[in-house]
Amino acid sequence: MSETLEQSAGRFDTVLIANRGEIAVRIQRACRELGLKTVAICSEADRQAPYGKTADSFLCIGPSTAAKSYLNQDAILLAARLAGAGAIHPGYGFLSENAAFADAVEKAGLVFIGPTASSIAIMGDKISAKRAMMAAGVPCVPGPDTALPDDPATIERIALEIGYPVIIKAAGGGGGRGMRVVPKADVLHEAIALTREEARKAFGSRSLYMEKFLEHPRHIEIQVICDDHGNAVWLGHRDCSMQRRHQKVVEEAPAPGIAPDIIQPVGLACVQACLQIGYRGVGTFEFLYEDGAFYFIEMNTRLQVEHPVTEMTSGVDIVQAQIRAAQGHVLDLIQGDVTCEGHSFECRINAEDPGTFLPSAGVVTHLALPEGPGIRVDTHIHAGYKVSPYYDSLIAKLIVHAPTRAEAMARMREALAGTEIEGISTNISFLRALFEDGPFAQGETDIHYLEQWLKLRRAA
Ligand code: MV4
Repeated sequence: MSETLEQSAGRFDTVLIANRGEIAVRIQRACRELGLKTVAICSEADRQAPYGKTADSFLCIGPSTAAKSYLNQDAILLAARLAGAGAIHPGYGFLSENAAFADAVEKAGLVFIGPTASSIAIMGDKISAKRAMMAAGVPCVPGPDTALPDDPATIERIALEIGYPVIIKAAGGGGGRGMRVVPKADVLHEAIALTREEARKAFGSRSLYMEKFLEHPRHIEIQVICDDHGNAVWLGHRDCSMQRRHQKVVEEAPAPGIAPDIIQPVGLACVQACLQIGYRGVGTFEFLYEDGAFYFIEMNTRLQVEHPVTEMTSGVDIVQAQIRAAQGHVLDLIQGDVTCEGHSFECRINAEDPGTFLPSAGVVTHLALPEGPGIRVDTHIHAGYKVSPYYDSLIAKLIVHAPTRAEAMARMREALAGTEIEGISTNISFLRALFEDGPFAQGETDIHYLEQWLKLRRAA
């Protein structure tokens, strides 16, 4: 039988991986396992990248500065054309949540491995994202799903209705950028003026919204995967509360101490939201969790750094599933098939000074990585690898899986003990100390815990 245009439209046999580092390795592996050819790209600083040698083609697309290479849309599209790629995987960061890029990829006749440009745009505007979630029955932080007006009296009324403290956020912000806490009424207008000005400069939009400020929440997220045929499932939850300056350091799945019957309706509401907006591929719903309740804050429309912990507990290869969804395949699992087995942790190993947290560049002179049952390392580095100062300092992810949370912690301690990286500074000693911490072992943390722990540790 001959195929219709629709059936063949999403097909491709070669994927250009528009990213670098560990995620370039991870995506290349998934492509190869699916029988797809790969095109690796690099900046001048990344010419020695190991994934260049294992790709079917490898092209240098520009200078070391990300703006001139990994963020250069025309250079990436040209590389895709030259190498005969039929699809582009953006990874995370860089162009992964750029609606204009997703649109340009599709207009060039290629497949963007991710949601549609319109889904990215809806979630990129945090007010339209909140409106879509409220419409789908996803629980949100108290506050309007509309932009703040200019009229001072109306703004005051909204704040009083929500109740202080409130938080002012830029619609174009996200990930911790463009927000300001307002403890009480006397600083409301000043906070709005400052945040508006920052938003205008940083995001080109003066649009703001207001929410109840939650003082001690945990950051819990729900992973979803959807196809183009009206199927969507959620793959469980993760706790990402252990962060410093909005950079996650340790993630785990499942989030500890969350009873299945309280998360279940939240997961189903996320699935419902995906179906309502026609979402395709993988996505993450971010929630704040406080006093037993979930409050949606943002949706990430990309593959996330911490996807491995969910792969370990669900047994689903999230990157393969994402690529297959982009090919137009029907999702090969239903909600009833999804289980959560055991417990998984991920440690982000960064090339940074343990005291100042400043990036540490240089040559890795010695490398020993842990191995064994329930241990996974996602990395692009090897002995002799030169860590360049141009990009994010993430050099490896240490991931463990064990039957219980306590056993997974013990396994992570062992894995960290078996990790040796010399020639550059890393945060390994700090991660080792964290896995000896009592309250963390008890799951007694919130989004402020790590920064407080660091403060105490510095004082000691
Ligand atoms: C909040 C909040 C408290 N209340 N919203 C920061 C990142 C961005 N995704 C949203 N963020 C927050 N939004 C309300 N209504 C506290 C934070 C927040 C935070 C959230 C998740 C993980 C770490 C955080 C660190 C500081 C503040």
